[in-house]
Amino acid sequence: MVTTPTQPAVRKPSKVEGIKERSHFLREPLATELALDTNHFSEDAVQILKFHGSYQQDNRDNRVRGQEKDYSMMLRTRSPGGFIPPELYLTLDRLADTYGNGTLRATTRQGFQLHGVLKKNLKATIAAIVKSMGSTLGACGDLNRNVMAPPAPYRDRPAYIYAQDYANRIADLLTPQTGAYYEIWLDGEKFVTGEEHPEVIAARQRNGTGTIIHNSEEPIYGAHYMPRKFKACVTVPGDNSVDLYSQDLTLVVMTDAQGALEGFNILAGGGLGRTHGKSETFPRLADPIGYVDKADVYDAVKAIVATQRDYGDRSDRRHARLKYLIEDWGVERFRSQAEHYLGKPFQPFKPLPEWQYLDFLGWHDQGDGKRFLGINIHTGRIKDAGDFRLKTALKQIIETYRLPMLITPSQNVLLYDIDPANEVEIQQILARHGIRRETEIDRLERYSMACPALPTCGLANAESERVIGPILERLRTLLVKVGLPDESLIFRMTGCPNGCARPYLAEVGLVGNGPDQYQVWLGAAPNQTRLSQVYLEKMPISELETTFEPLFVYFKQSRKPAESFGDFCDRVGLEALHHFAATYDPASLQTNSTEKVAKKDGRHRVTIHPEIYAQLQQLAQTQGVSVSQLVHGAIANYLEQVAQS
Ligand code: SRM
Ligand code: SF4
Repeated sequence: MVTTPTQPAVRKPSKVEGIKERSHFLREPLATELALDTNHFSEDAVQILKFHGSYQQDNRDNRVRGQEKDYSMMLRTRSPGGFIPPELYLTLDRLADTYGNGTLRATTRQGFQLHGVLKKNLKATIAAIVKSMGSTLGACGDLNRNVMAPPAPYRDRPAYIYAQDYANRIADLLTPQTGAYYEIWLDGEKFVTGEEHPEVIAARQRNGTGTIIHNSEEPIYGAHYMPRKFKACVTVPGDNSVDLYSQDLTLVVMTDAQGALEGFNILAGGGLGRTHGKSETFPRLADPIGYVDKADVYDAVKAIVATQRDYGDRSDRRHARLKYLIEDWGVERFRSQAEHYLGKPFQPFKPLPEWQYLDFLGWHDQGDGKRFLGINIHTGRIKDAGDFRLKTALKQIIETYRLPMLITPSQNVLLYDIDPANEVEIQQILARHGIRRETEIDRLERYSMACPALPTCGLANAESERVIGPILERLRTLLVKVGLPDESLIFRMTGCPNGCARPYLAEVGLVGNGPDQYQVWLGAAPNQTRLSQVYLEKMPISELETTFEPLFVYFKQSRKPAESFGDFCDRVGLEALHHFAATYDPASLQTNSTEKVAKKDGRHRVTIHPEIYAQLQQLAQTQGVSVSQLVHGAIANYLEQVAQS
């Protein structure tokens, strides 16, 4: 029988292990402190609060030495596969105004965050979420986090339906069983947010191979929960919208030729968090572990969870994620320990097609006569600002048409089950509120992500969300300058090395390394199957152009046809990139981009107003031609008309 986690006793467990143990299954000191008339929680209560889906933060813009911090709480939803029913969305929208900072934020793991909730309003906020069929339980803390799945609601592609369904089932299987959540936030009243599948209920209790802790309020976790956060996703062969290699555990739905579910390929050991200057911390891609038939999937998940629960490092939280256990042990030993808990060997991993990065923006058929619409949200922040009133637009659409929503892993949202008769009107509401179609957005922005960083994140050492807009504009200007006006790449930035916007899987990743300074990561695959590498340790943001101009020029000169920037950087390697940058003469660009290019290719430059250029880009995309082809054709037509008149 497995007892409460059995990390080898040689090393002292971390402080958080003691806090969890004393919490009486996530109750104290949180419950007691919540009742006090204070504006913040103690350090111990903060650790327990996380398991309930909330972080204590302070507005870092308002910090004054010697004065008390400006405390508030961030709340995060647990929404497997990103599913948000209309009632819940409308509640969150209202709570953001009543108790939060007036914004909602779609996260990189398909949840919503509310920022700025005062301690005194926390209970009312969480209770309102639960009463609207939502939950925050387990959105943060040392346990299984929000389970991700491709957000596309295709009704005629069974694998997508299974992925969403099993994301829910795995989320349910690994949901904490403690009564603490309902006791603290709902005075003991239990709200059922959805029926659990009978297979999940049976699997939670099934022991056989030591995955269960008997007579515990938490049969899967025990009193110490996991050594650290644990992240899982379920996806479909070929669909890497979920960044599957960055997850502790990935299930890939495997179906037969008729689309019936057969089983799951399993990967494990991905993770991105690291610490600057500590080479023993690093991002890591998940490894293939094996295949299981569908009947074994719950036991396989429990086996992997139990292996990490019982052997993960509980003394050093920087070394506690599953990725370090697998790195230290090697895949073979990990697989064999997991097989011990599973009670049988994993079957060989099945072949898979190539992975694709998908964001599902724009209008699509669902396959059942209904439509879905993917809406781009800059950095995931839903707000009203000037002419851009996304918050009001979404509220109006959801109130009017009662549409369910799926949050995507790229900080966007999809509205679905849309009657085609309402498509025009919905598009008009969005346009009236300044929301651009996906074809009107610069692709640099469309494929970018930024974490919140300052002022809410206590771990940020540089800006991210608040500065990504101007940075993308500067990169676009630079691409135009070097003669790559139509080029795009996957860009992600974070305010610290924890990697919340998954920058190590972006073709260009900027990672905060001090105020206004960023580590530069280059070379990830555009489909997120290869990690980037560190190109520069510290780039002052003022040097963005001088850093990237040589790289883009080199790319333009030496890329293979259709090669992406990430693939190019990976192919030539960091040494060649540094060498080119060191010997690069900026004056050469002037010659190259104007006279020389003009002489060589017979090409000439014309300056176009940015708004006209954006319209041209949009039209070119719709027509499937390049901007140059479009402009050439339009001007030729115009000249012909002038000549005839
Ligand atoms: Fe994260 C901690 C925000 C996805 C790795 N993350 C934090 C905290 C809670 C800061 C803190 O501990 O005080 C951030 C709150 C900021 C704020 O003001 O809201 C924070 N993480 C986020 C979100 C909101 C970023 C976003 O732009 O959407 C994402 C919430 C996802 C969700 O709904 O659950 C978010 N965080 C991620 C991801 C990406 C993912 O999961 O796909 C990662 C990298 C993947 C991974 O975990 O390996 C990530 N966050 C971290 C880490 C580093 C973990 C590690 O293994 O070292 C921390 C720090 C920690 O845990 O000690 C962290
Ligand atoms: Fe905060 Fe760092 Fe995560 Fe950004 S990456 S939200 S700065 S913890």
